[in-house]
Amino acid sequence: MFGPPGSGKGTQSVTLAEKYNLLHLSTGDMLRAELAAGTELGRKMSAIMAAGELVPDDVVIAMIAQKIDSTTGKAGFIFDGFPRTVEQADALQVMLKERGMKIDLMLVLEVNDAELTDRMKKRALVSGRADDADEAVIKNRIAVYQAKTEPVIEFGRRAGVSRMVDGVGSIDEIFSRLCSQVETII
Ligand code: B4P
Repeated sequence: MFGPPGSGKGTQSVTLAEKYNLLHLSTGDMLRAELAAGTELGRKMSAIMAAGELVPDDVVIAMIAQKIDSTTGKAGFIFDGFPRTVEQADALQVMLKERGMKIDLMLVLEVNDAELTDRMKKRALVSGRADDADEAVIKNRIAVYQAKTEPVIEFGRRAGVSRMVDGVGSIDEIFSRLCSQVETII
């Protein structure tokens, strides 16, 4: 599941994972869990996340590998917020190849910047997330997405797995757009 910050990746991944018996792997959730548990990793990553920057590639790659290797009984995985750099995408491909797996579909949610900012400011009222509370940080997250993450779409395009999906509308409408794409490959 791919898209800019606040595009609904987390919102939609949870329900898609339930419907298709997939394990939902959100690197953002995993990092926030480290922060909440006050682990050494969490303490190291907290300033980076609060500024809206990306944490180092090796940190997230190790977290994902550990989850893939410890999961059983699922039809597959839904990666939410990963890969976020071309280096992470390269590492993911190697990781999957070594395990006889592949990427079947890359769903790209398209949402304009004004709507993204509006959603994250609304979420700040309930999430307590430092990276949602400050408009300058939101702007930085969108800029980091455009500079470092958007190039990963090309990766999916070359592999023939990317599908652009309109991410504006009600949560249910977007869910059914995403399901129509999933149904084309199962
Ligand atoms: P993430 O947790 O991935 O945060 P996000 O991009 O803000 O979330 P998402 O797009 O999932 O938004 P959501 O569905 O919740 O990352 C946070 C930070 O962690 C990063 O900035 C970075 O520092 C670090 N990080 C994570 N992964 C990394 C990686 N791989 N490499 C390096 N660093 C990494 O939706 C947002 C809001 O919109 C919600 O409030 C939701 O209710 C609302 N919403 C959803 N759909 C809507 C709709 N259709 N209409 C109206 N509102 C909607």
